[in-house]
Amino acid sequence: MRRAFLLALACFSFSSAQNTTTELRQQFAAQNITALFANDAGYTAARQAYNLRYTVLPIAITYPTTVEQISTVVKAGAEQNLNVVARSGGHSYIANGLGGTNGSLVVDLSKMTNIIVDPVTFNALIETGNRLGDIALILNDAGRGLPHGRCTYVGIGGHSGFGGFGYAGRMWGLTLDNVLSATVILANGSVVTVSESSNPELYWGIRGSSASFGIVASIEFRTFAVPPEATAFEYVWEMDIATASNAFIEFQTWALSGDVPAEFGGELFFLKGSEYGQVEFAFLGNYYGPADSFNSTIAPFFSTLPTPAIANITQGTWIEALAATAVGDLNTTTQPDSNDTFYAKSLMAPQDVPLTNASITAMVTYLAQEGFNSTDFWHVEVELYGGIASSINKVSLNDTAFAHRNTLFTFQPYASSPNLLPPYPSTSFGFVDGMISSLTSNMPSDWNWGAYPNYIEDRLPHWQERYYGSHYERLQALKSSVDPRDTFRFPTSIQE
Ligand SMILES: Cc1cc2nc3c(=O)[nH]c(=O)nc-3n(C[C@H](O)[C@H](O)[C@H](O)COP(=O)(O)OP(=O)(O)OC[C@H]3O[C@@H](n4cnc5c(N)ncnc54)[C@H](O)[C@@H]3O)c2cc1C
Ligand SMILES: *[C@@H]1O[C@H](CO)[C@@H](O)[C@H](O)[C@H]1NC(C)=O
Ligand SMILES: *[C@@H]1O[C@H](CO)[C@@H](O)[C@H](O)[C@H]1NC(C)=O
Ligand SMILES: *[C@@H]1O[C@H](CO)[C@@H](O)[C@H](O)[C@H]1NC(C)=O
Ligand SMILES: *[C@@H]1O[C@H](CO)[C@@H](O)[C@H](O)[C@H]1NC(C)=O
Ligand SMILES: *[C@@H]1O[C@H](CO)[C@@H](O)[C@H](O)[C@H]1NC(C)=O
Ligand SMILES: *[C@@H]1O[C@H](CO)[C@@H](O)[C@H](O)[C@H]1NC(C)=O
Ligand SMILES: *[C@@H]1O[C@H](CO)[C@@H](O)[C@H](O)[C@H]1NC(C)=O
Ligand SMILES: *[C@@H]1O[C@H](CO)[C@@H](O)[C@H](O)[C@H]1NC(C)=O
Ligand SMILES: *[C@@H]1O[C@H](CO)[C@@H](O)[C@H](O)[C@H]1NC(C)=O
Ligand SMILES: *[C@@H]1O[C@H](CO)[C@@H](O)[C@H](O)[C@H]1NC(C)=O
Ligand SMILES: CC(=O)N[C@H]1CO[C@H](CO)[C@@H](O)[C@@H]1O
Repeated sequence: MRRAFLLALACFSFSSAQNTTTELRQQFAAQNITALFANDAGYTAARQAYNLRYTVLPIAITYPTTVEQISTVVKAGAEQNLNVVARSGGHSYIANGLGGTNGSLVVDLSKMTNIIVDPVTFNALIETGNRLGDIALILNDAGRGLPHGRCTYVGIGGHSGFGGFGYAGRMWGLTLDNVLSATVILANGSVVTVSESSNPELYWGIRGSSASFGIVASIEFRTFAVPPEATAFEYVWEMDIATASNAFIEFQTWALSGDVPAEFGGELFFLKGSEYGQVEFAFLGNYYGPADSFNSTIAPFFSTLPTPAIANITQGTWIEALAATAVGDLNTTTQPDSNDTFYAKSLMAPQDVPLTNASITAMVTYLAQEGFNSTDFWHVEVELYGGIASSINKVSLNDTAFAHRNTLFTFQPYASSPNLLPPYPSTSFGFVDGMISSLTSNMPSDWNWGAYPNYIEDRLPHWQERYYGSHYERLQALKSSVDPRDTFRFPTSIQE
């Protein structure tokens, strides 16, 4: 009897993968839930990651159309002890929308794309299958806007779950700062509303680390009246090391002064120069104050710089400025999504310990020398988060799970393979790491820098602390209470 039982167990585990598939297929079919399994037509296209450096094979990709169907999928996955993950726009840098590792059950939200703007409050109820460009267009039709990044194909699910930085951020905050409430499916399949008054701890957690706690089906966002005028600008220079270092030092001086109004959003960009010892230096962004005050607004910084090689200024409406600096068409149905083969890191520089001249010069030197020699297709973005007027830093640290409310700049060093396709050169990891260490090795050793969880990577030492800082323990406690069996698991999920 006991022997027969053991044999049955052995048999079961031997063919359990196949049985899991069979069982899931039946459960989903019974509820009319579209699902693609490994050998189904369409599976290979559906499981492509944005970052082609990753090949991830989920056990299935499901396409629920309702909250009830999401609940069914989550329960089925939890019963089989699978990792369950959501995919919104699929732009995770490390394929976390596919689970990041093989064998996950994916809840793809692309069939859930409703957007309703309340005619009285102008709050927008947005299902998480939507992408940023389409959201911007639909809100703009109602004279409203939301702060978010400029890549139009990024999904609102990941973007608002971990941050959401764009040029309107110093004026209106991060995307997640405007989440008023959300509908969340928990690991046991229950459907809850989260807000300040309902499940407040979970409301805290989904604004900074959503994916570890549940599947967010829809979000109610606060929106803003679009500014009447907007300026999109882009200036480009070819600079030597001394000139570019000085330009960056002046940018930091301006950022720390009281001279940068909340209506200003911008960043520096460093790219490969045309010869050894040089970089391409760009200054770009949007300004939402009166068009005729743009020049005087940037003058304290701009007047310190040489004459740019390229100056491209577009003045018009909010949506025109957004389109002018967007990556991709705002309407994402007109073209298929793109892809890349890359590694990126991030560094969030605290405002209370500014960068030293030496660290700035070291980074610029690295980019002008090692960067010139590299065959990678690279750039470094330096996004302006802070300054006295910044709405991002006005939010109290403990109000949301986003752990960085004292940030001056967020750096993003990013390197693609030379032709943007696999294989990714193994030396490129060290090249990107070196961009960060050129800064950190010239700052005090206790410099408390952070990392941005929307520029996620899976090779970051002490990632819990870098991404989540002082919030990590509170996140762990929430994880134990709402997902004790660790159903929502992926390489950078909150670990109990
Ligand atoms: C080209 C490009 C440009 C970018 N530009 C910017 C920028 O300007 N500013 C900025 O802040 N960021 C930017 N990003 C980063 C971007 O914000 C993140 O990659 C974001 O997480 C992607 O969201 P997604 O929904 O498209 O990705 P997904 O891969 O679908 O999801 C990312 C993560 O969120 C989880 N998730 C997704 N939806 C849900 C949901 N409904 N419920 C629970 N968890 C969910 C996934 O499981 C995964 O862990 C950019 C990324 C790319 C590729
Ligand atoms: C599934 O779809 C069929 C055909 O459209 C319908 O008859 C059936 O009621 C649906 N079942 C469920 C559970 O929704
Ligand atoms: C998933 O499995 C495939 C095939 O074995 C493998 O090539 C790939 O590296 C695996 N992906 C991960 C993230 O381990
Ligand atoms: C995108 O374009 C398509 C085709 O022209 C149109 O049907 C759709 O409404 C547009 N989407 C948005 C969000 O404007
Ligand atoms: C702003 O400066 C540019 C040159 O940098 C000039 O062409 C333009 O006329 C100025 N605009 C205003 C409103 O002063
Ligand atoms: C200026 O920017 C606009 C908007 O992005 C773009 O369409 C145009 O091609 C740019 N012009 C130049 C000369 O780069
Ligand atoms: C990557 O994108 C290109 C075009 O942007 C497309 O031709 C190609 O098929 C895509 N590759 C994958 C693996 O999705
Ligand atoms: C840093 O560089 C700036 C600009 O070159 C200079 O004015 C300043 O004195 C330098 N600061 C220090 C501490 O060296
Ligand atoms: C870049 O390459 C040149 C030519 O090979 C070499 O002399 C130089 O030392 C290299 N620079 C760095 C920083 O590796
Ligand atoms: C914020 O939360 C941390 C613990 O997560 C706590 O130590 C700290 O006192 C809180 N700060 C405020 C201002 O409430
Ligand atoms: C589901 O999990 C939540 C969070 O742990 C819990 O509050 C709720 O009671 C659970 N529901 C059921 C039906 O077990
Ligand atoms: C479809 C399938 O693989 N079914 C198998 C499930 O596991 C039992 C043993 O426990 C097998 O007998 C079935 O063939």
